[in-house]
Amino acid sequence: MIKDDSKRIVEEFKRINSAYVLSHVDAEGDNLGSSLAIYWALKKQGAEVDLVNSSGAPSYLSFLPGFEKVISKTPELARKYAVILDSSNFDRLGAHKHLAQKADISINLDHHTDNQCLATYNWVEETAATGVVVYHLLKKLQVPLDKNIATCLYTAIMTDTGNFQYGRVDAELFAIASELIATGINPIHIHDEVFNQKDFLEMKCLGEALDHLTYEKDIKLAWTWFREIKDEFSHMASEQLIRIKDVDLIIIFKQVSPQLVKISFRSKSEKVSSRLIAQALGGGGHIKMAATVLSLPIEQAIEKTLEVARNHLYDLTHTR
Ligand SMILES: [Mn+2]
Repeated sequence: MIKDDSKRIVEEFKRINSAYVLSHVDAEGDNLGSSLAIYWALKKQGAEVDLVNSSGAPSYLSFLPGFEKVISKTPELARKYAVILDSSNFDRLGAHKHLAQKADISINLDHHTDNQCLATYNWVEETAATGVVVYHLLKKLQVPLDKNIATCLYTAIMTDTGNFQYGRVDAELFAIASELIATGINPIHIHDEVFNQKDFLEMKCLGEALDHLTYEKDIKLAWTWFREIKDEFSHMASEQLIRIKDVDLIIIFKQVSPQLVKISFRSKSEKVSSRLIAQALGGGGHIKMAATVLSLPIEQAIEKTLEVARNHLYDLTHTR
Protein backbone atom coordinates (compact mmCIF):
# COMPACT_ATOMS: atom_id res chain seq x y z
CA MET A 1 0.00 0.00 0.00
CA ILE A 2 1.45 3.33 -1.02
CA LYS A 3 -0.91 5.49 1.03
CA ASP A 4 -3.46 3.91 3.30
CA ASP A 5 -6.23 6.11 4.62
CA SER A 6 -8.62 3.25 3.89
CA LYS A 7 -10.13 3.10 7.40
CA ARG A 8 -10.92 6.80 7.38
CA ILE A 9 -12.20 6.63 3.80
CA VAL A 10 -14.59 3.79 4.66
CA GLU A 11 -16.02 5.85 7.54
CA GLU A 12 -16.16 9.04 5.48
CA PHE A 13 -17.74 7.33 2.47
CA LYS A 14 -20.75 6.21 4.51
CA ARG A 15 -21.44 9.85 5.32
CA ILE A 16 -21.43 11.08 1.72
CA ASN A 17 -24.76 12.57 0.71
CA SER A 18 -23.49 14.92 -1.98
CA ALA A 19 -20.40 14.47 -4.12
CA TYR A 20 -18.52 15.15 -7.29
CA VAL A 21 -17.02 12.03 -8.81
CA LEU A 22 -13.97 13.09 -10.80
CA SER A 23 -11.34 11.35 -12.86
CA HIS A 24 -8.69 12.04 -15.46
CA VAL A 25 -9.19 13.44 -18.95
CA ASP A 26 -9.06 11.13 -21.98
CA ALA A 27 -11.32 8.70 -20.15
CA GLU A 28 -10.83 4.98 -20.63
CA GLY A 29 -12.17 1.77 -19.17
CA ASP A 30 -10.53 1.94 -15.76
CA ASN A 31 -11.23 5.51 -14.76
CA LEU A 32 -14.73 5.54 -16.22
CA GLY A 33 -15.63 2.05 -14.93
CA SER A 34 -14.30 2.93 -11.47
CA SER A 35 -16.14 6.27 -11.49
CA LEU A 36 -19.42 4.64 -12.47
CA ALA A 37 -19.04 1.90 -9.84
CA ILE A 38 -18.61 4.67 -7.24
CA TYR A 39 -21.58 6.50 -8.76
CA TRP A 40 -23.83 3.44 -8.32
CA ALA A 41 -22.56 2.80 -4.79
CA LEU A 42 -23.28 6.42 -3.82
CA LYS A 43 -26.71 6.25 -5.43
CA LYS A 44 -27.47 3.17 -3.30
CA GLN A 45 -26.95 5.28 -0.20
CA GLY A 46 -29.13 8.06 -1.61
CA ALA A 47 -26.36 10.57 -2.38
CA GLU A 48 -26.61 13.37 -4.92
CA VAL A 49 -23.80 12.84 -7.41
CA ASP A 50 -22.25 14.82 -10.25
CA LEU A 51 -20.13 12.50 -12.35
CA VAL A 52 -17.80 14.88 -14.16
CA ASN A 53 -15.14 14.22 -16.76
CA SER A 54 -13.61 17.29 -18.38
CA SER A 55 -13.09 15.56 -21.73
CA GLY A 56 -16.34 13.55 -21.66
CA ALA A 57 -16.64 9.81 -22.13
CA PRO A 58 -15.65 7.86 -25.26
CA SER A 59 -18.51 6.28 -27.20
CA TYR A 60 -17.05 2.76 -27.19
CA LEU A 61 -17.80 2.64 -23.46
CA SER A 62 -21.45 3.60 -23.94
CA PHE A 63 -22.50 0.08 -22.90
CA LEU A 64 -21.44 0.89 -19.31
CA PRO A 65 -24.49 1.32 -17.09
CA GLY A 66 -24.78 5.01 -16.23
CA PHE A 67 -22.65 6.16 -19.19
CA GLU A 68 -25.21 8.91 -19.92
CA LYS A 69 -24.69 10.33 -16.39
CA VAL A 70 -21.18 11.54 -17.31
CA ILE A 71 -21.15 15.31 -17.81
CA SER A 72 -18.32 17.46 -19.14
CA LYS A 73 -19.77 20.86 -18.20
CA THR A 74 -19.30 22.45 -14.79
CA PRO A 75 -22.03 21.31 -12.38
CA GLU A 76 -24.22 24.04 -10.89
CA LEU A 77 -24.38 22.86 -7.30
CA ALA A 78 -21.58 22.85 -4.76
CA ARG A 79 -20.87 19.40 -3.32
CA LYS A 80 -19.34 18.62 0.04
CA TYR A 81 -17.26 15.69 -1.16
CA ALA A 82 -15.08 14.96 -4.18
CA VAL A 83 -14.18 11.37 -4.97
CA ILE A 84 -11.21 11.32 -7.34
CA LEU A 85 -10.32 8.20 -9.28
CA ASP A 86 -7.33 6.90 -11.22
CA SER A 87 -5.52 10.26 -11.16
CA SER A 88 -1.98 10.82 -9.88
CA ASN A 89 -2.57 14.53 -9.34
CA PHE A 90 -5.28 17.15 -9.72
CA ASP A 91 -3.90 18.42 -13.04
CA ARG A 92 -5.01 15.12 -14.57
CA LEU A 93 -8.61 16.24 -13.97
CA GLY A 94 -8.31 18.88 -16.69
CA ALA A 95 -10.66 21.87 -16.66
CA HIS A 96 -12.52 20.61 -13.56
CA LYS A 97 -9.49 20.43 -11.34
CA HIS A 98 -11.00 23.22 -9.21
CA LEU A 99 -13.88 20.97 -8.12
CA ALA A 100 -11.41 18.72 -6.29
CA GLN A 101 -10.04 21.76 -4.48
CA LYS A 102 -13.48 23.28 -3.86
CA ALA A 103 -15.01 20.29 -2.09
CA ASP A 104 -14.73 20.29 1.73
CA ILE A 105 -13.41 16.75 1.78
CA SER A 106 -11.66 14.97 -1.08
CA ILE A 107 -11.10 11.23 -1.35
CA ASN A 108 -8.47 9.88 -3.71
CA LEU A 109 -8.66 6.26 -4.91
CA ASP A 110 -5.87 5.16 -7.22
CA HIS A 111 -3.30 2.57 -8.22
CA HIS A 112 -0.63 4.79 -9.78
CA THR A 113 2.57 4.51 -7.74
CA ASP A 114 3.46 8.12 -8.56
CA ASN A 115 0.24 9.44 -6.99
CA GLN A 116 0.95 12.70 -5.21
CA CYS A 117 -1.73 12.06 -2.56
CA LEU A 118 -3.17 15.57 -2.74
CA ALA A 119 -6.63 14.75 -1.40
CA THR A 120 -7.83 15.02 2.19
CA TYR A 121 -7.75 11.22 2.34
CA ASN A 122 -5.78 9.00 0.01
CA TRP A 123 -6.03 5.29 -0.72
CA VAL A 124 -3.32 4.38 -3.21
CA GLU A 125 -2.71 0.68 -3.66
CA GLU A 126 -0.46 -1.02 -6.20
CA THR A 127 -3.14 -3.03 -7.96
CA ALA A 128 -3.99 -4.01 -11.54
CA ALA A 129 -6.53 -1.22 -11.84
CA THR A 130 -8.23 1.50 -9.84
CA GLY A 131 -11.24 -0.81 -10.25
CA VAL A 132 -9.55 -3.18 -7.78
CA VAL A 133 -9.15 -0.38 -5.21
CA VAL A 134 -12.85 0.45 -5.66
CA TYR A 135 -13.69 -3.25 -5.27
CA HIS A 136 -11.75 -3.33 -1.98
CA LEU A 137 -13.60 -0.21 -0.78
CA LEU A 138 -17.04 -1.60 -1.68
CA LYS A 139 -16.20 -4.88 0.10
CA LYS A 140 -15.28 -3.00 3.27
CA LEU A 141 -18.48 -0.99 2.97
CA GLN A 142 -20.41 -4.23 2.41
CA VAL A 143 -22.05 -2.77 -0.67
CA PRO A 144 -23.69 -5.67 -2.52
CA LEU A 145 -22.21 -6.14 -5.99
CA ASP A 146 -25.07 -5.85 -8.45
CA LYS A 147 -24.83 -6.18 -12.23
CA ASN A 148 -24.33 -2.43 -12.75
CA ILE A 149 -21.37 -2.26 -10.39
CA ALA A 150 -19.97 -5.59 -11.58
CA THR A 151 -20.08 -4.51 -15.26
CA CYS A 152 -18.24 -1.29 -14.42
CA LEU A 153 -15.58 -2.95 -12.28
CA TYR A 154 -15.05 -5.86 -14.66
CA THR A 155 -14.56 -3.39 -17.52
CA ALA A 156 -12.09 -1.38 -15.41
CA ILE A 157 -10.01 -4.46 -14.62
CA MET A 158 -10.22 -5.97 -18.09
CA THR A 159 -9.16 -2.79 -19.89
CA ASP A 160 -6.32 -1.79 -17.56
CA THR A 161 -4.76 -5.26 -17.85
CA GLY A 162 -5.25 -5.39 -21.64
CA ASN A 163 -7.66 -8.29 -21.18
CA PHE A 164 -5.66 -9.90 -18.36
CA GLN A 165 -2.35 -9.75 -20.22
CA TYR A 166 -0.23 -7.31 -18.21
CA GLY A 167 0.06 -5.52 -14.85
CA ARG A 168 -0.82 -7.24 -11.59
CA VAL A 169 -2.56 -10.24 -13.09
CA ASP A 170 -2.62 -12.72 -10.23
CA ALA A 171 -4.85 -15.16 -8.36
CA GLU A 172 -6.57 -12.36 -6.44
CA LEU A 173 -7.47 -10.56 -9.65
CA PHE A 174 -9.07 -13.68 -11.13
CA ALA A 175 -10.91 -14.27 -7.83
CA ILE A 176 -12.34 -10.74 -8.08
CA ALA A 177 -13.21 -11.28 -11.76
CA SER A 178 -14.92 -14.53 -10.83
CA GLU A 179 -17.00 -12.83 -8.14
CA LEU A 180 -18.00 -10.09 -10.58
CA ILE A 181 -18.99 -12.59 -13.28
CA ALA A 182 -21.00 -14.56 -10.70
CA THR A 183 -23.42 -11.58 -10.48
CA GLY A 184 -24.64 -12.61 -13.93
CA ILE A 185 -22.71 -10.23 -16.17
CA ASN A 186 -21.47 -11.53 -19.50
CA PRO A 187 -17.67 -11.20 -19.88
CA ILE A 188 -17.78 -12.18 -23.55
CA HIS A 189 -20.26 -9.42 -24.28
CA ILE A 190 -18.10 -6.88 -22.40
CA HIS A 191 -14.98 -8.02 -24.27
CA ASP A 192 -16.82 -7.67 -27.55
CA GLU A 193 -18.04 -4.16 -26.67
CA VAL A 194 -14.57 -2.96 -25.70
CA PHE A 195 -12.30 -4.66 -28.19
CA ASN A 196 -14.33 -5.63 -31.26
CA GLN A 197 -16.03 -2.39 -32.26
CA LYS A 198 -13.27 -0.78 -34.28
CA ASP A 199 -14.43 1.21 -37.21
CA PHE A 200 -12.94 1.54 -40.64
CA LEU A 201 -11.09 4.80 -39.88
CA GLU A 202 -9.44 3.23 -36.87
CA MET A 203 -8.15 0.39 -39.02
CA LYS A 204 -6.76 2.95 -41.49
CA CYS A 205 -5.06 4.68 -38.56
CA LEU A 206 -3.43 1.40 -37.61
CA GLY A 207 -2.37 1.00 -41.22
CA GLU A 208 -0.61 4.36 -41.10
CA ALA A 209 1.09 3.43 -37.82
CA LEU A 210 2.34 0.15 -39.28
CA ASP A 211 3.50 1.87 -42.44
CA HIS A 212 5.64 4.31 -40.42
CA LEU A 213 7.03 1.67 -38.10
CA THR A 214 10.77 1.93 -37.44
CA TYR A 215 12.88 -0.62 -35.58
CA GLU A 216 16.22 0.18 -33.95
CA LYS A 217 17.62 -3.27 -33.42
CA ASP A 218 20.71 -2.40 -31.33
CA ILE A 219 18.64 -0.81 -28.56
CA LYS A 220 15.43 -2.83 -29.14
CA LEU A 221 13.30 0.22 -29.81
CA ALA A 222 10.27 0.30 -32.08
CA TRP A 223 8.52 3.57 -32.81
CA THR A 224 5.97 4.98 -35.16
CA TRP A 225 3.73 7.97 -35.76
CA PHE A 226 0.34 8.71 -37.21
CA ARG A 227 -2.13 11.52 -37.52
CA GLU A 228 -4.77 11.18 -34.87
CA ILE A 229 -8.20 10.97 -36.39
CA LYS A 230 -10.05 10.60 -33.12
CA ASP A 231 -8.75 10.56 -29.57
CA GLU A 232 -9.99 7.13 -28.61
CA PHE A 233 -8.05 5.52 -31.46
CA SER A 234 -4.78 5.88 -29.61
CA HIS A 235 -4.74 2.52 -27.88
CA MET A 236 -4.99 0.25 -30.84
CA ALA A 237 -1.56 0.78 -32.34
CA SER A 238 0.23 0.10 -29.05
CA GLU A 239 -1.84 -3.04 -28.51
CA GLN A 240 -0.54 -4.32 -31.83
CA LEU A 241 3.06 -3.10 -31.62
CA ILE A 242 3.60 -4.67 -28.19
CA ARG A 243 3.44 -8.02 -30.00
CA ILE A 244 6.72 -7.47 -31.85
CA LYS A 245 9.48 -9.73 -30.56
CA ASP A 246 12.90 -8.45 -29.38
CA VAL A 247 11.52 -5.07 -28.45
CA ASP A 248 12.08 -3.40 -25.06
CA LEU A 249 10.30 -0.12 -25.71
CA ILE A 250 7.58 1.09 -28.03
CA ILE A 251 6.92 4.74 -28.69
CA ILE A 252 3.89 6.01 -30.49
CA PHE A 253 3.62 9.60 -31.69
CA LYS A 254 0.16 10.91 -32.43
CA GLN A 255 -0.04 14.18 -34.28
CA VAL A 256 -3.09 15.88 -32.80
CA SER A 257 -2.57 19.21 -34.57
CA PRO A 258 0.38 20.84 -36.41
CA GLN A 259 1.84 21.99 -33.06
CA LEU A 260 0.68 19.24 -30.70
CA VAL A 261 1.89 15.67 -30.38
CA LYS A 262 0.72 13.07 -27.86
CA ILE A 263 3.35 10.47 -27.12
CA SER A 264 2.76 7.11 -25.48
CA PHE A 265 5.38 4.69 -24.19
CA ARG A 266 5.06 0.98 -23.59
CA SER A 267 7.85 -1.09 -22.03
CA LYS A 268 8.09 -4.79 -22.69
CA SER A 269 11.22 -5.30 -20.64
CA GLU A 270 11.21 -5.07 -16.83
CA LYS A 271 14.38 -2.99 -17.04
CA VAL A 272 12.98 -0.21 -19.18
CA SER A 273 10.91 2.40 -17.38
CA SER A 274 8.39 4.13 -19.62
CA ARG A 275 7.68 6.41 -16.70
CA LEU A 276 11.27 7.69 -16.39
CA ILE A 277 11.38 8.53 -20.08
CA ALA A 278 7.95 10.20 -20.00
CA GLN A 279 8.91 12.17 -16.89
CA ALA A 280 12.06 13.45 -18.61
CA LEU A 281 9.68 14.89 -21.21
CA GLY A 282 7.23 16.43 -18.75
CA GLY A 283 4.82 13.49 -18.59
CA GLY A 284 4.23 10.55 -16.28
CA GLY A 285 2.47 7.23 -15.78
CA HIS A 286 3.36 3.65 -14.95
CA ILE A 287 6.68 1.85 -15.39
CA LYS A 288 5.20 -0.25 -18.20
CA MET A 289 2.99 2.44 -19.70
CA ALA A 290 3.39 6.19 -19.67
CA ALA A 291 2.64 9.25 -21.75
CA THR A 292 3.44 12.87 -22.39
CA VAL A 293 2.36 15.71 -24.64
CA LEU A 294 4.71 18.04 -26.52
CA SER A 295 3.67 21.32 -28.12
CA LEU A 296 5.94 20.90 -31.12
CA PRO A 297 5.70 20.01 -34.79
CA ILE A 298 5.82 16.24 -35.20
CA GLU A 299 9.42 16.13 -36.56
CA GLN A 300 10.76 18.04 -33.55
CA ALA A 301 8.69 16.03 -31.08
CA ILE A 302 10.06 12.80 -32.55
CA GLU A 303 13.64 14.08 -32.47
CA LYS A 304 13.43 15.30 -28.88
CA THR A 305 11.75 12.16 -27.59
CA LEU A 306 14.01 9.71 -29.41
CA GLU A 307 17.08 11.42 -27.98
CA VAL A 308 15.84 10.84 -24.43
CA ALA A 309 14.69 7.29 -25.15
CA ARG A 310 17.84 6.29 -27.01
CA ASN A 311 20.05 7.53 -24.16
CA HIS A 312 17.96 5.61 -21.65
CA LEU A 313 18.08 2.41 -23.71
CA TYR A 314 21.73 2.83 -24.64
CA ASP A 315 22.70 3.09 -20.97
CA LEU A 316 20.79 -0.10 -20.22
CA THR A 317 22.29 -2.01 -23.15
CA HIS A 318 25.76 -1.09 -21.98
CA THR A 319 25.27 -1.98 -18.34
CA ARG A 320 23.58 -5.35 -18.72
MN1 LIG B 1 -5.95 2.78 -14.20
